[in-house]
Amino acid sequence: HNWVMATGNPGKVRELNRLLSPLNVNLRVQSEFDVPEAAETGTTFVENAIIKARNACEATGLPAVADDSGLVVPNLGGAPGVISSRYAGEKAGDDENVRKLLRELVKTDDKERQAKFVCVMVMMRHANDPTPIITQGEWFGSIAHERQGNGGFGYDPVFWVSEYNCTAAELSAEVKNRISHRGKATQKLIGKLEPEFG
Ligand code: ITT
Repeated sequence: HNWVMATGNPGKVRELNRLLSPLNVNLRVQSEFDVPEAAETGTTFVENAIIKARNACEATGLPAVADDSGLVVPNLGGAPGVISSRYAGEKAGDDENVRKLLRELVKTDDKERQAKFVCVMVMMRHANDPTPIITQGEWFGSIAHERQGNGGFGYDPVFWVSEYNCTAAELSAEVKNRISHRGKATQKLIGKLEPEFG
C-alpha cells in the first residue's frame, strides 16, 4: 500500500515516519506529487486536518494521513492555536513565531505560562471517504523563559517538559515520540487502523 503524508512540514515528516512504521504501508511524502496547498480555513484542528487529508487524496488518488497541530496557551486566550505555524505572520518561520510567543508572555509567572500541544490526525482512504479515522493527542507543559536545545522543530525549544526537566528540543526523538501530542494521536490511530492495515 502507498499512502501519502499530507504535510509539507519536514519536522512532522521525520516524526511520522517513525511513528507510523508499525503499519504495513509505504509512506510517501506530499512533495513527490503535485499537491496544491490546502486552504486551512477551519477554526478547529479537526476541520483543518480533514481539509488537508482530503486535498492530498484528491491530488494523489492515494489514502492520506494529515496532522493538524499547534500550541494552546490558555493565558493567551488559546493562542497561537490553529494558526501556530503563522502566529507572527503568513511568511513567519519558527524563529519569529517563538519570539512573538516569548514577547506575549513577558513578565508572566509560571502559572500563566501553562501550555499544551494538540495534534489531530486524520486518515482518509479516498477523497470521499465517509468514515475518516480521527484521533487527538495532547501534551501538557509550560513555556520556558528562553530557548533551550536544538532538537525537534517549531516551538520545541521553549516547551518545558517538567517530567524530564528540559525542553522538548532537548529530548531524544524516541522520548519525544513516546510522550508527545503527535505520539499519542498516532498510537490511537494505529490502534484503530490495525484491523484494516496492520
Ligand atoms: P502542514 O500544514 O503542511 O502539515 P504546518 O507546519 O503548517 O504544516 P500546522 O498548520 O498543523 O502545520 O501547524 C502546526 C504548527 O504547530 C507547526 O508549524 C509548529 O509551529 C507547531 N507544532 C506542532 N507540533 C509541534 C511539535 O511537535 N513541536 C513544536 N512545534 C509544533
